[in-house]
Amino acid sequence: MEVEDKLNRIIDKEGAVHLTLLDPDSQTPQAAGKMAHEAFLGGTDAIMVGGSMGATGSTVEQTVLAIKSACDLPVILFPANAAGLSENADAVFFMSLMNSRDVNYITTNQAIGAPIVYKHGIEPISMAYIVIEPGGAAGWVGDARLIPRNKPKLAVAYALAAKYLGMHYIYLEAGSGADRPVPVEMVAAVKKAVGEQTKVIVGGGIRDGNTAKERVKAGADMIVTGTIVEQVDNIRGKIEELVNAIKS
Ligand code: 1GP
Repeated sequence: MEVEDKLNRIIDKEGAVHLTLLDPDSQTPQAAGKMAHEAFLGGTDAIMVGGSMGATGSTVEQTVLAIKSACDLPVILFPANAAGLSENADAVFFMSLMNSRDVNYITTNQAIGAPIVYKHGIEPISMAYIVIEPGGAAGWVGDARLIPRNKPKLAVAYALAAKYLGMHYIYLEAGSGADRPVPVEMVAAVKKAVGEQTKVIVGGGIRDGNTAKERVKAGADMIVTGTIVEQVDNIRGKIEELVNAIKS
């Protein structure tokens, strides 16, 4: 529970957590290490490693190792399937794509991956993954029945189901690079329903401090940004903007 406890303590103390997502398929491991170091200097709380396609095997392994030698932050795997696991990561978001039509993304990959997580002592952090319109590659790969943006009740229903199944974190995902992030009304409705104990993560299409802040004000406990880090020259400055906006 080390990484999960750490994240929860940051939420208690600072109001919210910022997570930087690096896709091992988007750059070399060395470049990922440098980006993680810059994000660390900017004040991000942990690095997530994963991606919908191509983030498997040695690509993930080398990226995790490069990040770990570049900074002291926890590295949390964010795998699309069991092939996205790496024994050197500190933790894994052990997740089920709640609104998938495909059993592979609900329980089969979890069954394939669980013995690997067990064998290597990777900390599993129980998480429900709920994909909202537009959904991006995550929605397509995971065959998600996308939650319409104007139907917060449907997101609430899945979030409550996840809570009652014992999941600790709920991730509302609009898809990497989404042109519209998860609506604040949906974040607020989900947080109100699941309560303090169950943490709400929001990601997809968040590119600036204000957009992140609005979602934290609505009830998000953690904000994930990925694409923007790949697009800006000043990674440290961009992360500082996001972190300063969401921390109380
Ligand atoms: C994707 O929610 C994450 O899984 C991050 O999205 O790349 O749009 O920041 P972005």
